[in-house]
Amino acid sequence: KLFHLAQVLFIATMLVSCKTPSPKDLSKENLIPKPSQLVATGSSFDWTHKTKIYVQADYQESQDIAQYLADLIAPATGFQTEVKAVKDPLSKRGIILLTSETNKALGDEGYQLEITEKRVVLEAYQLAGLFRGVQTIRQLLPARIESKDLQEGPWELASGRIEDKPEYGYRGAMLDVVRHFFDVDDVKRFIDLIAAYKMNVLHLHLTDDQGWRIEIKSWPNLTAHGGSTQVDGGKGGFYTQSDYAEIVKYAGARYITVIPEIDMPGHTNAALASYAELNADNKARELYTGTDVGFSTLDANKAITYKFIDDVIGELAAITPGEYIHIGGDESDATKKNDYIKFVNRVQEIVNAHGKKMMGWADISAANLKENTIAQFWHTKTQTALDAVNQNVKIIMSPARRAYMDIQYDSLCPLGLHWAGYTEVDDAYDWTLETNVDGIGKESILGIEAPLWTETVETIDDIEYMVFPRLPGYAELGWSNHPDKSWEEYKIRLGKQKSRFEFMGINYYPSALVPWE
Ligand code: TNX
Repeated sequence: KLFHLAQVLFIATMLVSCKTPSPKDLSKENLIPKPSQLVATGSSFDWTHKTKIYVQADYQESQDIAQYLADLIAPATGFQTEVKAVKDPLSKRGIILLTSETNKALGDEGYQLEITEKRVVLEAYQLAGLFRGVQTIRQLLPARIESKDLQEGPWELASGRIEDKPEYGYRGAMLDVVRHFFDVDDVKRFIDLIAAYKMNVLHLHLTDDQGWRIEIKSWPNLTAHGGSTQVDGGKGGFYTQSDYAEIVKYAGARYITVIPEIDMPGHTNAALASYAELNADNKARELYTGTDVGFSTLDANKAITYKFIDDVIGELAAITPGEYIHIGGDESDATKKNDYIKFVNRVQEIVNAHGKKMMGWADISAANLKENTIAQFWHTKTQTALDAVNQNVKIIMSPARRAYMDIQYDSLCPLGLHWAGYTEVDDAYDWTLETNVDGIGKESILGIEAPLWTETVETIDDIEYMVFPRLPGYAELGWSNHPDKSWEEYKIRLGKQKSRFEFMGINYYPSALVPWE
């Protein structure tokens, strides 16, 4: 009898211990970008169907962020996590999201996360900080949290404390929606992917030789005709102003600023094909579906040119809440140097007159730039960026050889270009913004942007293949500041993102340099 009882007890303990999860260690969690400070305390918080999220009663936006988190975990967990606005969230057990003046030192996007067995307390100074912190909570949950289908729990978060804030205030990605057009849903997917890695800028390249992708009500032929094709002659497309507003809103709910680009005076064939009067010879150009650059230009010496730009920038500024309008300015090989300078100076005035600051590819440093203008460095040659810095203009780092997501990983890569060489996942990560250009130090740099040009990129699957797995590295370069940063350490964390990528349904390039597990 006794022996029997012992046996039953033994089996019972076994069952219980199988259910008892092994202790979680916050310091072993796999976070990208790597947080500034982290202390593990060796236990865990268990998110169950009973867990609620508490926010401050007076902030609608923090309720929206809490609801975003609840929605994010719903498909995999099956939980309908309730969001409750209460007077004193800190008096509750569960997940607590709050902003407070006392967290000022965390800056606009920093956050602090305190996880115990009873509570997950996410605090920030600003709402953007809460949103970034939610992405950390997301990565602390098991990778299968990303699944669209119901998964088995438990849903534990390792306990401890994280204090985290970004090194750079500008961490972006660009999507070229001209060379191939991508619809609103594709852009939303792109936004979700960059948001997961705490990026905060989406630069949309909206116009180029091959197409005009944004409705301008006062110049309707830009989209009616200029938007009707793309590289290799597909049907192209464009965003109505309400589509654009929807993108801006979707990005805004993820604390991502949209920076729209109207590329000029070069890269303007679609406009020149749509309106004869924009051409020096008053003859409309043919639509263009090739991939050459540097052959088109607006006429810097015609009054109608500036009327056109004033209308375009005016309409765009009115639907763009962000402070910047990007005016391109790259590769204007068909524009005479003096005309180019005159043109950029004029356009800078127009952008400012509509209440926005100007951003442009660093080529614009040939003109007289205002100090609140931003130059985006992309070239393999560095002089343009140095000329900008000499005018006290701040720089966004997008060096083609490191940060262009359309550049092939290697010579076998089925997509992409290789004019800037090849950019394997280690090349994409193993550099720093501050040491990239001799003479351009941290004080001149606002941050990083990784552009995706789409001459060879046609579908959302193609986008994902070129963007992943390079993008998490760019996000980390902009966010984290670790003196001991190294590719050897990073690649382990990246390799552990594999199952997360897979549950997120990301079509990533499985680089042989990364120890995928
Ligand atoms: C250069 S980068 C361009 C784009 C091309 C890209 C292809 C820049 C400012 N201009 O027009 O799409 O190379 O990598």
